[in-house]
Amino acid sequence: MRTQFPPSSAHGSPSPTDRRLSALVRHLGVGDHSASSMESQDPNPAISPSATAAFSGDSVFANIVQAPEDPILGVTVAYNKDPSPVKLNLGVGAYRTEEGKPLVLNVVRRAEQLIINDQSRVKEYLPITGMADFNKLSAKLIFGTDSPAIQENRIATVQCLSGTGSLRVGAEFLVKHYHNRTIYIPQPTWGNHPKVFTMAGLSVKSYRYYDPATRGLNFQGLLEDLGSAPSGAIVLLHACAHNPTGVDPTTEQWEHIRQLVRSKGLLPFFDSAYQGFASGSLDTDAQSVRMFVADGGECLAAQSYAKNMGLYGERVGALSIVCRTADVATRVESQLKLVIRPMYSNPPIHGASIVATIFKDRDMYTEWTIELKAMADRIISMRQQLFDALRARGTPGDWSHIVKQIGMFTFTGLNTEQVASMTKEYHIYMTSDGRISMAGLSSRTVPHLADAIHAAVTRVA
Ligand code: KET
Repeated sequence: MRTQFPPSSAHGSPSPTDRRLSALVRHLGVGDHSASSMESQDPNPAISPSATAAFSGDSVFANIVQAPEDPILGVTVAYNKDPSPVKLNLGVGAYRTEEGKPLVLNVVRRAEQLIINDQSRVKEYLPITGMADFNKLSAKLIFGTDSPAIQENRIATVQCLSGTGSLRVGAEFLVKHYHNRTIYIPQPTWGNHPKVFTMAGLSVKSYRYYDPATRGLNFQGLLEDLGSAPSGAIVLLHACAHNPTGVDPTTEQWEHIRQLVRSKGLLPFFDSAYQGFASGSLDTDAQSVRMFVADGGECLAAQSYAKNMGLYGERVGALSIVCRTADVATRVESQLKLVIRPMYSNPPIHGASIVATIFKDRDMYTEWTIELKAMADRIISMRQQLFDALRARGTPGDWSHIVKQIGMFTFTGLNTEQVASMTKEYHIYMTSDGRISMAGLSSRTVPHLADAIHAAVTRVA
C-alpha cells in the first residue's frame, strides 16, 4: 500500500495547510522515502518518476536541436523584434485597418455584449461535435441555405479549432476510414498544408497549379496531374482566394475540374479559409464547393471564421463531410467523435457563440456582410494603389497581376534575395516566397512598400 497523502489530521480531514504542503511534496517528488515509497512499490518502475536527469545533472532533452521558426508565423516574431518605427508586417494573413491596427468587427462586439449580458449562458462543456446551431448554420453558409444535401441530412458537420483544426480532424478521419491515403495538394499552397496532412498520416503529393511565367493558373498542368492521379486519391482544393497565389480557376475551369475529379473517383477536400474575402460576396466565394455538392457526390470542407469574421484567436471553424445518404452521414459523425475526443475532447464555446448569435439575427447577419465587404473592398483598393505606385515609379516589369489576383495576398514574383533586401533595408516583413498580405497594407504605407519593391527589383538580381 502507498502512503496516503495528505496524512489525516487529528480531526480526520486534512487542514488546508496540510493539503498545500502535501501538494508541494508531491510536486517536488520528495518526502515519503519509507518502505512504502513509490520507487519500491510501483508495479511499473519503467514509468515511475525516476530522477535520472536531475541526478546526472543533464537534461533528458539535452540532444534536442533548435527548431526553425514557422515560415509564416515566424515573420511576425522577427517583425516584433525590429525596433524600427517604419517597420511593416505583410507576412501573416491578418486584416489591418487603414491605421494599421487589428480590427474587431462591430457586429462581433455587439454579439459579445449580448452573450456577456445573457445570464442564462453557462460554461459547461460543449458536446464533442461542438455547438449544434453553429454547425447547422456553418453548413448553410458554405453549402447554401437551399442545399439539397442539407435538406436530406447528408452532411456531418463538426465544430473544430478554426481552419487548421478542421483540416486536421478531416485528415485524421480519412487516415482511419478512407481506403486511399494519398492527398494531392496544389503547387504552391499554404505552407501548413503538407505538415497538417503528413502529421495526420496521409502521404502528400502535389499537382501543378501556378505558372510563374503567366502569373496565372497552369490549367493544363493541373488537368494532367489530376488526370494521372490514382483513382480514389484525395485532392485538396482551395475553395476561393488561393493562398499564396491569389489565382483561382474560372467557373468554366472549375466545371472542368469537377468533371475530371468525379470521372476519376477522386475525393475533393475543400479548404475554405477566405469565404467572402475573394469577391466580397459569401455566395460567390462558395460557388466552387456548391458545384461539387450539386452533383450529388461526396466531399469534405474545412471552414474558418478567422478571416471573414476576424475571429483569428478565437479558433472557430467547422469540418463538414458531405455523404451520399443520411445514414452514412450519421455513422461518419459518430466516427468523427472518436477522432476528436482523444485529441482535444470538445471545442471552445465563445467563438462559436459569436458566430451563432450573428447568424441567428437577420440584422446582425446583414451588418456582418457589410463589414466583410468593406474589408474585401479595402484590400481591392490597396491592390490598385500599389499597382499605381509602382507604375508611377516606372518599376521594371508587368505588375498587372497585383490587380488581377484576388483574396488577401499578392504573389509578387519577388525572389528570396529581393525579399531579404526589402526586410533589411526597408523593414518590410513578408514570407520569403514573395507573398505579401494586402490586408496589412494601408494608403499611408503603400509608398514605402512601392519604394522597397522598386529598389529590390532594380538593385537585386
Ligand atoms: N487554410 C488556408 C488556405 C490558410 O491560408 C489558413 C491561414 C488556414 C487554412 C488556417 O487558418 P486558421 O487560422 O486555422 O483558421 N493562413 C494564414 C495564417 C496562418 O498561416 O496561420 C496565412 O497564410 O498567413
